[in-house]
Amino acid sequence: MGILRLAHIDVRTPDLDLSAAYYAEVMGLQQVMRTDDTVYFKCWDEEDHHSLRMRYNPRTGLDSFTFRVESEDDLHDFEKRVEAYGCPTTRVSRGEAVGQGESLRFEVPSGQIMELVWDLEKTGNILGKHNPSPVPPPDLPGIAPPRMDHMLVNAEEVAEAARFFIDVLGMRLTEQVLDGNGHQLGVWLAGRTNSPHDIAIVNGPNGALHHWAYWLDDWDHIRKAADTLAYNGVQIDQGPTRHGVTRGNTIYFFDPLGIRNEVFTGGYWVDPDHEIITWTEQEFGKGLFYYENVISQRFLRMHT
Ligand code: M3P
Ligand code: FE
Repeated sequence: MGILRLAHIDVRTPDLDLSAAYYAEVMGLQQVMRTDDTVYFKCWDEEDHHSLRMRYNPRTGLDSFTFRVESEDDLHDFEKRVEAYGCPTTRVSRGEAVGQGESLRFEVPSGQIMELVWDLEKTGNILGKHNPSPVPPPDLPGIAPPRMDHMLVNAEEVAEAARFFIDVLGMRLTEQVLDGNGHQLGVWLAGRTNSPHDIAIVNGPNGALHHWAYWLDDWDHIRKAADTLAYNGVQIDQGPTRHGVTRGNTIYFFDPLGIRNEVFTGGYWVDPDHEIITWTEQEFGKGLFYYENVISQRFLRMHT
Protein backbone atom coordinates (compact mmCIF):
# COMPACT_ATOMS: atom_id res chain seq x y z
CA MET A 1 0.00 0.00 0.00
CA GLY A 2 1.29 3.46 -0.70
CA ILE A 3 1.46 6.67 -2.66
CA LEU A 4 3.55 6.09 -5.77
CA ARG A 5 3.99 9.43 -7.54
CA LEU A 6 2.45 12.63 -8.83
CA ALA A 7 0.11 11.77 -11.73
CA HIS A 8 -1.49 15.02 -12.83
CA ILE A 9 -2.26 18.60 -11.86
CA ASP A 10 -5.58 20.26 -12.72
CA VAL A 11 -5.54 24.06 -12.97
CA ARG A 12 -7.93 26.86 -13.86
CA THR A 13 -7.21 29.50 -16.48
CA PRO A 14 -9.31 32.52 -17.50
CA ASP A 15 -7.71 32.44 -20.98
CA LEU A 16 -7.65 28.88 -22.27
CA ASP A 17 -6.27 29.83 -25.71
CA LEU A 18 -3.38 31.81 -24.25
CA SER A 19 -2.55 29.10 -21.70
CA ALA A 20 -2.82 26.35 -24.32
CA ALA A 21 -0.51 28.25 -26.69
CA TYR A 22 2.09 28.85 -23.96
CA TYR A 23 2.15 25.24 -22.67
CA ALA A 24 2.35 23.91 -26.24
CA GLU A 25 4.80 26.35 -27.83
CA VAL A 26 6.96 27.66 -24.98
CA MET A 27 6.87 24.86 -22.42
CA GLY A 28 6.76 22.41 -25.30
CA LEU A 29 4.16 19.95 -23.97
CA GLN A 30 2.17 17.57 -26.16
CA GLN A 31 -1.50 18.54 -26.43
CA VAL A 32 -3.41 15.25 -26.19
CA MET A 33 -7.01 16.42 -26.16
CA ARG A 34 -9.07 19.58 -26.31
CA THR A 35 -12.75 20.19 -25.63
CA ASP A 36 -14.73 23.45 -25.45
CA ASP A 37 -13.45 24.39 -22.02
CA THR A 38 -10.56 22.02 -21.29
CA VAL A 39 -7.16 21.16 -22.69
CA TYR A 40 -5.04 18.14 -21.69
CA PHE A 41 -1.25 18.05 -21.95
CA LYS A 42 1.52 15.54 -21.33
CA CYS A 43 5.31 15.53 -21.61
CA TRP A 44 6.99 13.55 -24.38
CA ASP A 45 8.29 10.74 -22.14
CA GLU A 46 5.16 10.30 -20.02
CA GLU A 47 3.10 7.13 -20.35
CA ASP A 48 -0.21 8.28 -18.80
CA HIS A 49 -2.98 9.99 -20.76
CA HIS A 50 -2.03 13.43 -19.43
CA SER A 51 -0.16 15.18 -16.62
CA LEU A 52 -1.78 18.62 -16.89
CA ARG A 53 -5.42 19.55 -17.28
CA MET A 54 -6.30 23.20 -17.85
CA ARG A 55 -9.94 24.19 -17.63
CA TYR A 56 -11.55 27.56 -18.31
CA ASN A 57 -12.52 29.41 -15.14
CA PRO A 58 -12.55 33.19 -14.47
CA ARG A 59 -10.24 32.62 -11.50
CA THR A 60 -6.67 31.39 -12.10
CA GLY A 61 -5.43 28.69 -9.73
CA LEU A 62 -5.31 25.08 -8.63
CA ASP A 63 -8.35 22.82 -9.00
CA SER A 64 -6.75 19.67 -7.64
CA PHE A 65 -3.69 17.45 -7.78
CA THR A 66 -3.64 13.69 -8.25
CA PHE A 67 -1.23 11.05 -6.97
CA ARG A 68 -1.16 7.47 -8.15
CA VAL A 69 -1.42 4.73 -5.53
CA GLU A 70 0.41 1.41 -5.63
CA SER A 71 -2.48 -1.05 -5.95
CA GLU A 72 -6.18 -1.12 -6.70
CA ASP A 73 -7.15 -1.92 -3.08
CA ASP A 74 -5.29 1.14 -1.81
CA LEU A 75 -8.23 3.46 -2.59
CA HIS A 76 -10.34 1.58 -0.06
CA ASP A 77 -7.59 1.61 2.58
CA PHE A 78 -6.80 5.30 2.09
CA GLU A 79 -10.52 6.11 2.22
CA LYS A 80 -10.67 4.62 5.71
CA ARG A 81 -7.48 6.31 6.87
CA VAL A 82 -8.38 9.77 5.51
CA GLU A 83 -11.93 9.56 6.96
CA ALA A 84 -10.53 8.39 10.32
CA TYR A 85 -8.27 11.47 10.37
CA GLY A 86 -11.40 13.63 9.97
CA CYS A 87 -11.28 14.59 6.28
CA PRO A 88 -14.49 13.68 4.40
CA THR A 89 -13.85 11.84 1.13
CA THR A 90 -15.83 11.38 -2.07
CA ARG A 91 -15.49 8.83 -4.84
CA VAL A 92 -15.35 9.96 -8.46
CA SER A 93 -16.51 7.08 -10.60
CA ARG A 94 -15.03 5.75 -13.80
CA GLY A 95 -16.19 7.81 -16.76
CA GLU A 96 -16.45 11.10 -14.85
CA ALA A 97 -12.84 12.15 -15.53
CA VAL A 98 -10.90 11.76 -18.77
CA GLY A 99 -7.92 9.39 -18.73
CA GLN A 100 -8.60 7.56 -15.48
CA GLY A 101 -10.91 5.21 -13.64
CA GLU A 102 -12.31 5.55 -10.15
CA SER A 103 -10.64 8.00 -7.79
CA LEU A 104 -10.83 9.20 -4.20
CA ARG A 105 -11.01 12.94 -3.49
CA PHE A 106 -10.65 14.92 -0.29
CA GLU A 107 -9.47 18.27 1.02
CA VAL A 108 -6.08 18.07 2.73
CA PRO A 109 -5.67 20.01 6.02
CA SER A 110 -4.04 22.92 4.12
CA GLY A 111 -7.15 23.33 1.93
CA GLN A 112 -6.08 21.93 -1.47
CA ILE A 113 -8.16 19.22 -3.15
CA MET A 114 -6.17 16.02 -3.48
CA GLU A 115 -7.12 12.99 -5.52
CA LEU A 116 -5.82 9.42 -5.36
CA VAL A 117 -6.13 7.11 -8.32
CA TRP A 118 -4.77 3.73 -9.33
CA ASP A 119 -6.39 3.22 -12.72
CA LEU A 120 -4.72 5.58 -15.21
CA GLU A 121 -5.17 5.29 -18.95
CA LYS A 122 -1.75 4.45 -20.43
CA THR A 123 -1.33 6.00 -23.84
CA GLY A 124 2.47 5.69 -23.99
CA ASN A 125 5.28 8.14 -24.61
CA ILE A 126 6.01 9.53 -28.07
CA LEU A 127 8.95 7.14 -28.65
CA GLY A 128 6.85 3.99 -28.64
CA LYS A 129 7.90 0.54 -27.47
CA HIS A 130 9.26 -0.86 -30.73
CA ASN A 131 12.97 -0.08 -31.36
CA PRO A 132 12.50 3.30 -29.66
CA SER A 133 14.83 6.20 -30.34
CA PRO A 134 16.57 7.26 -27.12
CA VAL A 135 15.79 10.91 -27.82
CA PRO A 136 12.66 12.77 -28.90
CA PRO A 137 12.38 14.30 -32.40
CA PRO A 138 14.79 17.28 -32.58
CA ASP A 139 12.07 19.61 -33.82
CA LEU A 140 9.86 19.59 -30.71
CA PRO A 141 8.99 23.23 -29.97
CA GLY A 142 9.85 25.00 -26.74
CA ILE A 143 11.52 23.58 -23.65
CA ALA A 144 9.99 20.10 -24.18
CA PRO A 145 10.64 18.52 -20.76
CA PRO A 146 10.48 14.71 -20.64
CA ARG A 147 8.23 14.67 -17.58
CA MET A 148 6.58 16.54 -14.74
CA ASP A 149 8.59 16.34 -11.53
CA HIS A 150 7.03 17.83 -8.39
CA MET A 151 4.75 20.50 -7.02
CA LEU A 152 4.76 22.92 -4.10
CA VAL A 153 1.70 24.03 -2.18
CA ASN A 154 1.28 26.39 0.75
CA ALA A 155 -0.09 25.77 4.22
CA GLU A 156 -0.81 28.08 7.15
CA GLU A 157 0.05 25.20 9.49
CA VAL A 158 2.87 23.35 7.76
CA ALA A 159 3.33 20.85 10.62
CA GLU A 160 -0.35 19.85 10.53
CA ALA A 161 -0.27 19.38 6.75
CA ALA A 162 3.00 17.44 7.02
CA ARG A 163 1.52 15.10 9.64
CA PHE A 164 -1.32 14.30 7.27
CA PHE A 165 0.96 13.50 4.33
CA ILE A 166 3.33 11.44 6.51
CA ASP A 167 1.06 9.68 9.05
CA VAL A 168 -2.11 9.26 6.99
CA LEU A 169 -0.76 8.98 3.44
CA GLY A 170 2.56 7.37 4.36
CA MET A 171 4.80 9.75 2.42
CA ARG A 172 8.44 10.16 3.45
CA LEU A 173 9.91 13.39 4.84
CA THR A 174 13.26 14.13 3.16
CA GLU A 175 13.99 17.74 4.22
CA GLN A 176 12.46 20.36 6.52
CA VAL A 177 12.94 24.00 7.52
CA LEU A 178 12.45 24.75 11.20
CA ASP A 179 11.96 28.12 12.90
CA GLY A 180 13.73 29.03 16.15
CA ASN A 181 11.05 27.21 18.17
CA GLY A 182 11.41 24.00 16.19
CA HIS A 183 8.19 24.52 14.21
CA GLN A 184 8.15 23.37 10.60
CA LEU A 185 8.08 26.20 8.03
CA GLY A 186 8.60 23.91 5.07
CA VAL A 187 8.66 20.16 4.34
CA TRP A 188 9.77 18.12 1.31
CA LEU A 189 7.97 14.80 0.86
CA ALA A 190 8.47 11.77 -1.39
CA GLY A 191 6.19 8.95 -2.46
CA ARG A 192 7.59 5.62 -3.68
CA THR A 193 10.14 7.42 -5.82
CA ASN A 194 13.85 8.04 -5.30
CA SER A 195 13.30 11.77 -5.65
CA PRO A 196 13.93 14.25 -2.82
CA HIS A 197 10.40 15.55 -3.38
CA ASP A 198 7.19 14.71 -5.17
CA ILE A 199 5.44 17.45 -3.22
CA ALA A 200 6.68 20.17 -0.90
CA ILE A 201 4.69 22.32 1.52
CA VAL A 202 5.88 25.77 2.55
CA ASN A 203 4.27 28.29 4.89
CA GLY A 204 1.70 30.49 3.11
CA PRO A 205 -2.04 30.79 2.50
CA ASN A 206 -4.12 27.62 2.71
CA GLY A 207 -5.35 26.33 -0.62
CA ALA A 208 -2.57 28.00 -2.61
CA LEU A 209 -0.43 26.58 -5.38
CA HIS A 210 3.13 27.94 -5.33
CA HIS A 211 4.45 26.15 -8.45
CA TRP A 212 4.82 22.89 -10.25
CA ALA A 213 8.03 21.74 -11.85
CA TYR A 214 9.15 19.89 -14.98
CA TRP A 215 12.17 17.61 -15.02
CA LEU A 216 15.04 18.34 -17.41
CA ASP A 217 17.92 15.90 -17.87
CA ASP A 218 20.86 18.13 -17.00
CA TRP A 219 22.19 21.62 -16.36
CA ASP A 220 22.78 22.22 -20.07
CA HIS A 221 19.04 21.76 -20.66
CA ILE A 222 18.35 24.27 -17.87
CA ARG A 223 20.59 26.76 -19.73
CA LYS A 224 18.72 26.08 -22.98
CA ALA A 225 15.40 26.48 -21.16
CA ALA A 226 16.55 29.92 -19.93
CA ASP A 227 17.34 30.89 -23.53
CA THR A 228 13.90 29.71 -24.67
CA LEU A 229 12.18 31.63 -21.86
CA ALA A 230 14.10 34.84 -22.57
CA TYR A 231 13.57 34.51 -26.34
CA ASN A 232 9.81 34.19 -25.79
CA GLY A 233 9.67 37.10 -23.35
CA VAL A 234 8.64 34.94 -20.42
CA GLN A 235 9.00 36.60 -17.01
CA ILE A 236 11.75 34.78 -15.10
CA ASP A 237 11.28 34.82 -11.33
CA GLN A 238 14.72 33.48 -10.33
CA GLY A 239 17.59 31.58 -11.87
CA PRO A 240 19.07 29.66 -13.51
CA THR A 241 20.42 28.75 -10.09
CA ARG A 242 20.57 25.95 -7.53
CA HIS A 243 18.35 25.04 -4.59
CA GLY A 244 20.19 24.21 -1.36
CA VAL A 245 17.19 22.05 -0.43
CA THR A 246 17.25 19.01 -2.79
CA ARG A 247 20.52 20.40 -4.41
CA GLY A 248 18.57 20.68 -7.66
CA ASN A 249 19.32 23.15 -10.47
CA THR A 250 16.34 25.31 -11.21
CA ILE A 251 14.62 28.23 -12.91
CA TYR A 252 11.41 29.76 -11.55
CA PHE A 253 9.25 31.61 -14.11
CA PHE A 254 5.65 32.63 -14.70
CA ASP A 255 3.14 31.40 -17.26
CA PRO A 256 1.09 34.12 -19.05
CA LEU A 257 -1.57 34.04 -16.31
CA GLY A 258 1.01 34.41 -13.53
CA ILE A 259 1.17 30.79 -12.39
CA ARG A 260 4.71 29.91 -11.36
CA ASN A 261 6.42 27.09 -13.24
CA GLU A 262 9.83 25.58 -12.52
CA VAL A 263 12.29 23.52 -14.51
CA PHE A 264 14.39 21.27 -12.30
CA THR A 265 17.28 18.84 -12.64
CA GLY A 266 19.80 17.09 -10.43
CA GLY A 267 19.04 16.65 -6.79
CA TYR A 268 20.22 13.67 -4.83
CA TRP A 269 18.99 10.07 -4.86
CA VAL A 270 16.74 9.17 -1.92
CA ASP A 271 16.95 5.67 -0.47
CA PRO A 272 14.16 4.30 1.74
CA ASP A 273 16.39 4.81 4.81
CA HIS A 274 17.25 8.43 3.93
CA GLU A 275 17.92 10.56 7.02
CA ILE A 276 15.96 13.82 7.23
CA ILE A 277 17.94 16.98 6.37
CA THR A 278 17.08 20.03 8.48
CA TRP A 279 17.53 23.72 7.59
CA THR A 280 17.25 26.55 10.08
CA GLU A 281 15.12 29.59 9.27
CA GLN A 282 18.29 31.78 9.26
CA GLU A 283 19.93 29.62 6.56
CA PHE A 284 16.80 29.05 4.47
CA GLY A 285 17.83 31.79 2.01
CA LYS A 286 20.54 29.35 0.88
CA GLY A 287 18.09 26.47 1.12
CA LEU A 288 15.81 28.20 -1.36
CA PHE A 289 18.45 29.62 -3.75
CA TYR A 290 21.94 28.56 -2.77
CA TYR A 291 23.88 31.18 -4.77
CA GLU A 292 21.66 34.19 -4.06
CA ASN A 293 20.93 33.40 -0.40
CA VAL A 294 17.91 35.68 -0.27
CA ILE A 295 14.21 35.21 0.30
CA SER A 296 12.45 38.03 -1.51
CA GLN A 297 8.79 38.94 -1.09
CA ARG A 298 8.22 38.00 -4.70
CA PHE A 299 8.96 34.31 -4.01
CA LEU A 300 5.92 34.34 -1.74
CA ARG A 301 3.58 35.21 -4.65
CA MET A 302 1.19 32.33 -5.32
CA HIS A 303 -2.31 31.48 -6.46
CA THR A 304 -5.14 30.63 -4.10
C1 M3P B 1 11.62 24.16 -4.40
C2 M3P B 1 12.22 22.86 -4.68
C3 M3P B 1 10.16 27.68 -1.32
C4 M3P B 1 10.94 26.51 -1.66
C5 M3P B 1 10.98 25.96 -2.88
C6 M3P B 1 11.74 24.80 -3.20
C7 M3P B 1 9.34 28.38 -2.30
O1 M3P B 1 10.94 24.68 -5.39
O2 M3P B 1 12.05 22.38 -5.79
O3 M3P B 1 12.88 22.31 -3.78
O4 M3P B 1 10.19 28.10 -0.19
FE1 FE C 1 10.25 23.20 -6.76
